[in-house]
Amino acid sequence: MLIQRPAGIASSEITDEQVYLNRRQFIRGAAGAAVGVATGGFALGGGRVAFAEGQDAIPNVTPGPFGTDETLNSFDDITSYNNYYEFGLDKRDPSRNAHTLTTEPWTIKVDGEVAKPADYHLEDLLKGVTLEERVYRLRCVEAWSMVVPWVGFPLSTLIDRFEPTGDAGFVEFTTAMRPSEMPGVRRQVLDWPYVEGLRLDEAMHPLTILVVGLYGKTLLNQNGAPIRLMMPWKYGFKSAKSIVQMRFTREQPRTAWNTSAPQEYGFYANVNPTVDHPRWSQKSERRIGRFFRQETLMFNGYGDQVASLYDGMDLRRFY
Ligand SMILES: Nc1nc2c(c(=O)[nH]1)N[C@H]1C(S)=C(S)[C@@H](COP(=O)(O)O)O[C@H]1N2
Ligand SMILES: [Mo]
Repeated sequence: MLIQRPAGIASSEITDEQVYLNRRQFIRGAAGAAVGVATGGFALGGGRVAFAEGQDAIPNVTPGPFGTDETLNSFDDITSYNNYYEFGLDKRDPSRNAHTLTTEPWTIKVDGEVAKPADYHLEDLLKGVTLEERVYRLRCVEAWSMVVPWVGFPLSTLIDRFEPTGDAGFVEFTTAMRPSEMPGVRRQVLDWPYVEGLRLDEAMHPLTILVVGLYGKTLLNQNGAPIRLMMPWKYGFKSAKSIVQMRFTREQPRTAWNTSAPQEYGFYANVNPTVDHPRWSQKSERRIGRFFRQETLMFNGYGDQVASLYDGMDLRRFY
């Protein structure tokens, strides 16, 4: 127990040392008797990708569904070409600056229309969770793309535990905002903190995952450590990084990009090659590491899984 706590920090936000130490043990020990690093399930074996400072191997990751056999982007591409505006606007800024983010301890506040609101320690949320490798395409609204072997688990497994009430229609995700650790938030580029949202059925969809790693290792800060979203059929900005709060709401939440530029960034933001961004075409994309542009697919190629979520909606209006 902490005897004194710094002013302005709720005791619920403080993790005692025991839990702090357990985080690493959990991630290492996930499903028990883990030996060594990657098994055949990994896209790349442990020895082939160098470990960066602060990374741990995640053992016993099971291959997940919905994979693709497209060529993976390299670990280097995925961890050095990033959007994380809290650390700067240049693609290289997050990999240069994000080491200052403290990710242990980490608490997620769950509130709103749920039977089990609380400040949850991340390690408690991860207990008993089966981590999967999900190889997904990532399509940024800026018309570049990558293929990433994420490690994560369906968001629905957590939502079930929180027991949303019948009035919960949406989930709002708030991400960390720490001026002392994030040089980018000192500038009013967005109305910080970065907030994103999903309709509850989108959040419950089996493709929607919470990500804690990639290439078989815990996330680096530039990719949204310690936990971030990934919805592969939506533009990348929906996949909020470093989540600190999930609020279940009746009304569609305000989101950071939609609020700052509603003509450019929709709430749904499903990948749609027939709806151009006001300033550029969305018909094609530049796969990082490839020379020729390639066609962008409706729902980023995940239409078989997700199109029915939008039955009856005008996808040009609700883009
Ligand atoms: N908190 C936060 N989350 C964020 C962003 C951001 O600036 N801040 N950028 C988004 C955008 S535009 C994209 S394309 C993806 C990029 O994820 P990656 O850097 O892991 O590829 O993160 C998204 N999540
Ligand atoms: Mo993006």
